[in-house]
Formats: sequence, C-alpha cells, structure tokens
Amino acid sequence: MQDFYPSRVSDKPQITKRKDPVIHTDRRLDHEAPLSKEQLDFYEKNGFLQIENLFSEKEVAAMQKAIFELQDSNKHTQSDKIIREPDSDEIRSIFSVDQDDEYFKNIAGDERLLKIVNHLLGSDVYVHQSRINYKPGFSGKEFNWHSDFETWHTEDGMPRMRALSMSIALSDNYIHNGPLMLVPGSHNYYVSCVGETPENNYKQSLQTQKVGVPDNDSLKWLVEKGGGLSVATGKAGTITIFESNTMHASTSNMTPYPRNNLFMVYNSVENKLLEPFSGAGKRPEYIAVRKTTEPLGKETVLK
Ligand code: 6CS
Ligand code: FE
Repeated sequence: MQDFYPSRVSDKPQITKRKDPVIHTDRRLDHEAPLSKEQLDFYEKNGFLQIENLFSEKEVAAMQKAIFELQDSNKHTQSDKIIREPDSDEIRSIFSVDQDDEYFKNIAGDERLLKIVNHLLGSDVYVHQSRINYKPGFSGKEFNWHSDFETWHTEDGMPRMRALSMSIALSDNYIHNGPLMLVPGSHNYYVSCVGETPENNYKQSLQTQKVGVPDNDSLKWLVEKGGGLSVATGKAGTITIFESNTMHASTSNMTPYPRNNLFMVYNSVENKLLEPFSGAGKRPEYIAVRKTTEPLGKETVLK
C-alpha cells in the first residue's frame, strides 16, 4: 500500500497538503445533513466544531456519575488500559471503555452522534479508539502538540484522513483547567515529523508524547496560517468534534477542578487499519481496534 502521509522517516520536517476531503459526503447533499450549512462550513474550514445541548442534563449527569464510578473502582487496578499521570498514581486515561462497558457502548452507538459522524465521514463507521481523559485537579499533566492522524497512520496503519474524534465534556472545561487547544485550519496540512518510532512507543507516549510531535517552526507556520489558536471550553455536556489531522494540545491542570472528557474516535469502515507505516509492531487492540469493525448504528440507543 502506498504511503500517502509519510512521517518519522526523514531528519527534516516537511509540511504537505492534505490529500483527502474534510467532509466526505458531497457538499451538494448538505440538506441531508444533521448539521446546518454554517456548522458544516465551520468544520470544513477550521477542522473542529462544538455542539451544545445534544444530550439532556439528565444524560450528562448520568455520564458524569458513570465516569466517576469507573475512576473510583479502578483506583488500585493494574491494567494496561489504565494510564496513570507521569508523576502520580492518579488516573490519566482509561482506554477501550466502549468495549468493556455496556453503558459506554450505548453512548458510542447513540443515534444522534452517529448521524453526524456518518455524514461527515460519508460512510458507515466503527469506533477506532475510545477513552476517558480525566486530567485531575493539581496533578493532571499536559498533552503535547500532535495530530492524532499522524500517530494513527504511522503507528496503527490508518491509511487516509477519514476519521474524527468526538469529545464529550464531562466536567466544565474552563480556560484555566487545561482545555483542548486547537489550531484552526491545521487539518489541511500534514506535518511529517522527525524521529524514529521506538518499539512499544505507546507505553511512553500515552503519558508524555515525545515522537510524532511537530517541530516548533512547523507549528508556528500552522498557527500563523490559521490566524491563531482556538480553545474548546464549554460546560459539561458540550461536544467537540475534531478532524483526525487537526493539530491540538492541552496544558496541565494546576487548578483544583478536574477536566474530564469522554472521547470516541470514529473511523470510516472504508478506512480500516493496515500494517503500521512505521514498520514497528502493531499497537494493542485497546488502543487501535482491528477486530470489531462492524458498522455501528443499527442496534443501540442511549437509555
Ligand atoms: O496515541 C494515541 O492514539 C492517542 N494519543 C494521543 C496523545 N492522542 C490521540 C490518541 O488518543
Ligand atoms: Fe490527541
């Protein structure tokens, strides 16, 4: 398979243009979309979109309770799926929640979400990765700048840019508790990063990412090109959709207020994983799904 987006192969960074559509359904079919033309335009131009009030207050409260219970019951659990903060024992992320828990499986398969994702990706979809990022108060550390696609392509063999993340805020995301920062327009460019992929890189990168991070000049170029940075703040329940290649990061959380978000990554069934383009071994199923890729959406409804 041809590598359309090589990265971590040269000692010089390179910026190339995106080779895939951003919205994979023909724009002439905008009238069929569950989003307005303004929302579609915004997503296409900026590489992200925020939606409020898709879930009811009751649903959001139930999700908050569910992620709290999961955190509490796993305080002392030893599992590869549970990532701890680099300097403390606090839980940073729990992976694969849609596979391990019926409740989160139903959220991932929620009709309202799927209608949006099916339209943006122009096909049936499955969950490529799911996780809760807790970013606890005081100890929650940053996520370095990266394009998710760069990692999923290089380390997981995702061939094309036909995936997106849905982040559901499950605590209020303020300007000061380490919210997601995004570079508007960055999804239209691909930064080939410098540095080889070490074997089992994920063991390091899920705590502190070091490879697959853009160089400073490329990041500056993207920020200037897009006219600055956006910050995805919002009250609990706010959804942030961001395209697989949108450059993003978040700072550490020095406040007493945790920043909890549930993430589901949806991938097109026409874009299933191949061999990792890095040539290194495959990452585990709980980070990069290969087995359960049946189209979502026929059976589940959020209770
Ligand atoms: O390596 C990954 O797949 C994950 N790591 C980060 C920092 N973001 C995207 C993805 O969840
Ligand atoms: Fe990310």
